[in-house]
Amino acid sequence: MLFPGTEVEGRSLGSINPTMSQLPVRKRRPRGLREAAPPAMREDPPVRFPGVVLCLVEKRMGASRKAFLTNLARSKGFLVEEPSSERLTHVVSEGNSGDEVIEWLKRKQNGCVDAGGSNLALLDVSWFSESMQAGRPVEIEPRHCLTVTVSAEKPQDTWLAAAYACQRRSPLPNNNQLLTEVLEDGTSAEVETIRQSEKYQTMKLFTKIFGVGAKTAHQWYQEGRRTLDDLRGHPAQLSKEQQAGLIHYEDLNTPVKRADAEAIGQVVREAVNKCLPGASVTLTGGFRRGKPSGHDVDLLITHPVEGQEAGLLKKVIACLDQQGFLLYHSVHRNTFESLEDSDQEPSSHASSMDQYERCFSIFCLGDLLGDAQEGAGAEKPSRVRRTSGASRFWKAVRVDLVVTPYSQFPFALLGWTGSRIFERDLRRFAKREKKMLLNSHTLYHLEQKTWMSAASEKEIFQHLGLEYIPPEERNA
Ligand code: DGT
Ligand code: MG
Repeated sequence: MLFPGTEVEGRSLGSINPTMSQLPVRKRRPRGLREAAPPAMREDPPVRFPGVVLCLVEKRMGASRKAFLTNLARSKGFLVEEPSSERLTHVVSEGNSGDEVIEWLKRKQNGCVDAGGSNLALLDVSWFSESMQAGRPVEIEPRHCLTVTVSAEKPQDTWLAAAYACQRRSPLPNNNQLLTEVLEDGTSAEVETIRQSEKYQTMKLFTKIFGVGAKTAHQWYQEGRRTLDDLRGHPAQLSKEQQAGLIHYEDLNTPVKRADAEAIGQVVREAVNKCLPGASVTLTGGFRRGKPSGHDVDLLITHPVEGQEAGLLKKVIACLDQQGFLLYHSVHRNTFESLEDSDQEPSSHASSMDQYERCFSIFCLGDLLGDAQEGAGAEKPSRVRRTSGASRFWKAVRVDLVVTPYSQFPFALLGWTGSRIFERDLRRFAKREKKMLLNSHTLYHLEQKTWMSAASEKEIFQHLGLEYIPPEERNA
């Protein structure tokens, strides 16, 4: 969940690691000097993975980046050869579709490529990036594979899975489970060293505080802070969110169970209906995808008569607060301007964050026997009571309340259901394959310059030409 004050890294999971994207700036040497350096003088490190022969697709990657990545791979013991090599096993490309890579290879190999029959893996650069980080060729997963659609050459092998998470079904119990167990139990000396490092441990401790992102955690680390007590000693330097996050650190880092989420959903539903009869409250996020637990509770609020939802959040918060449910809350007003009305085109760099009116809160949830309201109302915990270690019958739970106008509800529902990888791929698919911009408010066709309304999630999938995938199968 992204909180106010949380830095957004803006780096997708599949993106190349920053050290690789920062190409070294080199001055060109005079031609004579370049030619004078005999290639035989350069010794490549020993080959560590003789069964893996890489080829980097220069198209869209560019010659200098390709050269940089080639050197990086060789320095880690990978074999990298030209596209004409008959030994290739892994073709790595950046920003090309599977069909484009096949075409490119065909040109380089004088038309002799048989992607369907060969064991050549056509891979996104994310596989390369992860392999470089791991220092070995990582297992190829469907998300790494480029899709080839040219029918005559359509591969029979299952290794060519859909390139985008939104094109495939990802239920919670997935086929990779055995593998991911293996992966979690397996060890890498390099990874272990990092995990054990003081910096990693401190960053992990701090980023688990509500309202703290990697940037702030790093800054605190640089300032020499290492423990939560180091932070508690200087409360004035913390934002209100961070202070609340510290107070409820333990609870907020304990998974929220489905029963808790549903109990909170019911409490909010009652408050909402008291303030505006007919309004609905929908549990989204991981719980809508069928997860048994999560780190927070995501609730969407709307009303079938557009406009009725205005001013609702304030009343609902007052109602919940009066009943003693809120340990902390901060409200963010709706900053979404209806571009449809203003005739402006949305920015293609639009953030995936949405701009709905919302409340980031920490709920005080009583025990699950149904006396949440009474318990919390009667004995709203004070900080003294909390820190004194007195036995208690309540716990703190992170809850997001998001209010959406009815016409935008399907987009909000799709956007807030997740998973994050599924959402990222939906947006990427919309933009790259359909020339459309998708966010949690709207869908916009960039070429036709039209806004596409939708009355349900299914209609959004239809607009995108995608098979509908139900929430339980969006666990990419
Ligand atoms: P969890 O809570 O650990 O079970 O995991 P999720 O999947 O519920 O993730 P969460 O709660 O961080 O976010 C739910 C979904 O909502 C996720 O796909 C990303 C999306 N989301 C989170 N924050 C924002 C936001 O500020 N704007 C938009 N558009 N989407 C968001
Ligand atoms: Mg969630």
